[in-house]
Amino acid sequence: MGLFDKLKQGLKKTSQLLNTDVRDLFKSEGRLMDEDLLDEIFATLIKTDMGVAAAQQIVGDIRDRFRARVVKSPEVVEGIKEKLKDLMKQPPEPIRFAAAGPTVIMVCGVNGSGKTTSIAKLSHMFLAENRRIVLGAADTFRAAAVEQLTIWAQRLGTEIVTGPPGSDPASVAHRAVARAIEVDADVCIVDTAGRLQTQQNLMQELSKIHRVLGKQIPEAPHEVLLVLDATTGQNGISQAKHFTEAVQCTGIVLAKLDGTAKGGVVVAIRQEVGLPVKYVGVGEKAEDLALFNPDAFVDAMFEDVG
Ligand SMILES: Nc1nc2c(ncn2[C@@H]2O[C@H](COP(=O)(O)OP(=O)(O)O)[C@@H](O)[C@H]2O)c(=O)[nH]1
Ligand SMILES: [Mg+2]
Repeated sequence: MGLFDKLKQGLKKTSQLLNTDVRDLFKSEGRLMDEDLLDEIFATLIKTDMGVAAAQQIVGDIRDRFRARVVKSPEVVEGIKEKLKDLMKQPPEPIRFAAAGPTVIMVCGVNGSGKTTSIAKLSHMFLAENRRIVLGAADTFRAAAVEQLTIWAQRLGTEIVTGPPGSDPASVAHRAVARAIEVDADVCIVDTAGRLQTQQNLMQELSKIHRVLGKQIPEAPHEVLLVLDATTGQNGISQAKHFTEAVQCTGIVLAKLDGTAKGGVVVAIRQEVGLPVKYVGVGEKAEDLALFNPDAFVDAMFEDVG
């Protein structure tokens, strides 16, 4: 499946919601663009979790363009798409690789957000680019977490460094990077235990891992990816703010877009969090990851709408 098809598939719930709701607003002969219609468009947009600010800006734009005219659905949908692309605008932000030596990627987020699965997806992508990978299972909090990453490592054929349950995650991370240097790997990805942005001690543990990695390789970690669960919608915004306070995150991986009709949350993230969305997760398999591109994203979100 091509990338756009994957995205389209992943955003199916969102596009279905938009499709039904937008179509219901218009008659085939068109409808007068008045405040009632604008309110109804606003209500539809809000359902995708894009946030009030974004929905207001889009409706304002539509009002300026079409006020007091009889309009048909396709032209309004085109107007909405254009404004959305504008609101989400960012260049594609793939992983930035180190100039020399292993690129160290630290992955963090709350429990169950999709960290470990996203690591498998990133690994799958790097392997396809012929990069050598070492994984670090620094989620030592639960034995099952180490097992889960180990299974992915076996399936993908990558090396993994683990530690006993309850051991110091920073030490596992340290050993993983040491191993990556030793075998001249291109990428070292460090998994971390899920934590709530409100758990101070655990957030400090995260900064400790960050510090330890920086002592091994001055620029490491080269990327700190925050994995957000798209199905939790607006809650992701507050997570992003807190995680960035504890460790300097470099980008977002938005997982589980396929599980929600609230794909519009990307708009809110782009507007309210000063971090690029790097990748989006659209399924549970290793290949279900797409580089985030606002134009393709909006096109997929409105597939068949109009
Ligand atoms: N549908 C769907 N499920 C996902 C996605 N990413 C992760 N999951 C599932 O979400 C659950 C938690 O994922 P996991 O990677 O273990 O989360 P972690 O606790 O953050 O490491 C698992 O059942 C995954 O299969 C995704 O993009 N789409
Ligand atoms: Mg995990």
